[in-house]
Amino acid sequence: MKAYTAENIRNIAIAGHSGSGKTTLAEALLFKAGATERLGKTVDGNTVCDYDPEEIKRKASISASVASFEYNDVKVNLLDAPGLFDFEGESCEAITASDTVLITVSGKSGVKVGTEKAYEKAVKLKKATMFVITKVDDPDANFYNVLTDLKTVFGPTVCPVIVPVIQGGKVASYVNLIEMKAYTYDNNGNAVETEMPTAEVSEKLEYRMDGLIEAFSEAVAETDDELMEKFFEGEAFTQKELVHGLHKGMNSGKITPVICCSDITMGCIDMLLKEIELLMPSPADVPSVEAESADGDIVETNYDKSAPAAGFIFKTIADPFVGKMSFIKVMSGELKANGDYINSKGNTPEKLGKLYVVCGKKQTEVASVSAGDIVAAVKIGAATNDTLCDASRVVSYPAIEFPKPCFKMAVKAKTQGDEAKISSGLQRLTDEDLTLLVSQDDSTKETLIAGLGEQHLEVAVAKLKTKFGADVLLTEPKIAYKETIRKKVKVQGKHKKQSGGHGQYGDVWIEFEPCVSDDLVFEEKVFGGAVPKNYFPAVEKGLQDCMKKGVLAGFPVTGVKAVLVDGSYHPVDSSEMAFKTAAGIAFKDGMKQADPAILEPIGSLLVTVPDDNTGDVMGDLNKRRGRVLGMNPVDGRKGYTAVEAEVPMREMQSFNTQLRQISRGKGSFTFDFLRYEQLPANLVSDVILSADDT
Ligand SMILES: Nc1nc2c(ncn2[C@@H]2O[C@H](COP(=O)(O)OP(=O)(O)OP(=O)(O)O)[C@@H](O)[C@H]2O)c(=O)[nH]1
Ligand SMILES: [Mg+2]
Repeated sequence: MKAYTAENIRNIAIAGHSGSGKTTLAEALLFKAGATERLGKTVDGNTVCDYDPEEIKRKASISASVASFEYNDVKVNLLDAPGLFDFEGESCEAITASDTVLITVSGKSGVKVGTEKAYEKAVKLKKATMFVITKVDDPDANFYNVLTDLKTVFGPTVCPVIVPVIQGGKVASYVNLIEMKAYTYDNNGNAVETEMPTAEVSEKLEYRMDGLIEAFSEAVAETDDELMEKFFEGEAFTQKELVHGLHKGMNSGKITPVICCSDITMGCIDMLLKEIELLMPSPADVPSVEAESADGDIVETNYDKSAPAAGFIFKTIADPFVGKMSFIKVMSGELKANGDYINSKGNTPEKLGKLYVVCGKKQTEVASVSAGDIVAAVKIGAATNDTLCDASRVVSYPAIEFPKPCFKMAVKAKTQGDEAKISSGLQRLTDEDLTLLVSQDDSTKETLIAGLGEQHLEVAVAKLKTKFGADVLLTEPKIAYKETIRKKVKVQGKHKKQSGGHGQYGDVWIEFEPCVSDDLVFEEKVFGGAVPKNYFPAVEKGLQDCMKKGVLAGFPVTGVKAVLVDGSYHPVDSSEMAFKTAAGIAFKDGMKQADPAILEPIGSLLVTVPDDNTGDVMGDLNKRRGRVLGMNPVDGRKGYTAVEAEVPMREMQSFNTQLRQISRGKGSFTFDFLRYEQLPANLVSDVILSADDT
């Protein structure tokens, strides 16, 4: 593949609601551009972008794939993102690396939460946007309903550019409003020019041809003073002016063109390719990008080939055969195979090996890549979010903002002895997916894996097995209950054994009382040497050991003060061991008498949801024994409310799924341990019984 400079590169993230046709559209573009020899289908598991075995099995994308191809004199780097919310991290990576976000909207199901999420992310990261309404060939599709929806939801920047002419519920032809020409497509997806429609283009009366042209021209006029003047004078724009205006409008975020297509019949795919070249910004059009120097100063960089090299790693794939593969967007200068660079995180040297241009699973070796392009490096030490730089200018680009993993499960080995394999496999998976978190719960001794949802963790488990040969089971995490006491008591613990020769003798009187401390507080108030000093540590040790398992359900004990007040000893038979045992006897008796209770962990919850959903969230939290502490509008996110609450951890396992249902995927939350509280009486027997099971 030849080398391209920024002006001739287009980095396009294809994002949007799940199943809206992203992967199929990528497939159609690759085929039309001549990069592939056949048109694959996601249902057949033979597309360029869904090549991972898990994607083939699920017939859906789960990872952002890079598919680079050449078209005319342009290199297009497609980043096909998954639409499923569980794999949102992947769409964050794809959108970060792109300059334009092409948002697919199904002509059948219209604007969905995934459409809004993709648009919101694109706007936040200041990317150009384009809507592609797919599936217009489907008898149930209604392009003009979807167009009306898009205008309602996203406002006046929505600007139709290629529209279908609908007759008798079917697409009769497609009109390109830039060229002012209409086309039909033959069976091979080749365009044949046809007559322009004169009046209505759909059964929807408001969509007349002249109205569409008027709206289109007005949107273009808004992008440029000169064009506005011309528009007011009633003059028609030339094709060049329209392209210029749309391009400028996309660059500034003033215009989001809408294009229709059929990925299956290849209708309009040729025109979409053309608009990618003509309308979409290249990295050279992107204003300077902010990075940070080692001293924390802001450094403005451009996609300039002659500047010092810098590359931002936006994605990592852990492959058991190839090893680690890192996808890099070259932010400035030129990255060279076998070149020496500095990883700005930690200021460590990093030597690149071979570099590859990637198209799905196909890799083509290249010697160098310039600013604005996307390339893959293998087996480097650097991780996602790191920046590799020329030593003459060490900078860091802002890290990708990922959604926080909130759905937790415990990981158990199916086969004993697999633990090392599992932990190295988990490490590799968390390298490639920053929305996956592995932690160790010290209280329950469980390995926990947190992700964005059930499907996310299911895929992680499948990958652990197929890629790293580690077979695991996911179970609901144990709740780290504790036990405590509520009353002060004084008890005796006596251990006396006389069997044959040497006997055993230890006798203690201990006062147990509640106190505010996680660990045991031990004191002694023994008078007259009733228990000799040298046995005190053994008494304390005996109590410490018992604190690990309470008398109610075997949970660790907390909040106990023990004062050794009296006892007796035997000059021959007493030993440290005997006093330790005596302390244990006192502890068990003492706990039972001191009104023991089970404590449950309470967490602090912060839920962010659309305003309309707050009522449902409050109702749901109520059922979870949650205490709502407050509700506030979210800064910088119009129409969203943050609900703050305290909720017992045992009630939270299904919250992720429930919140997704309530908010149709728009809500998010964080949940962190806060403190322990007494478990309500009606749940005690339940907890004790389930503790016995394990
Ligand atoms: N009739 C018709 N079907 C289409 C078109 N585009 C996609 N499909 C079908 O829609 C389904 C989903 O397509 P995908 O390309 O996998 O959708 P996606 O957006 O990549 O889905 P995720 O990656 O799971 O979010 C498949 O069955 C496709 O064959 C189209 O233009 N016309
Ligand atoms: Mg897909």
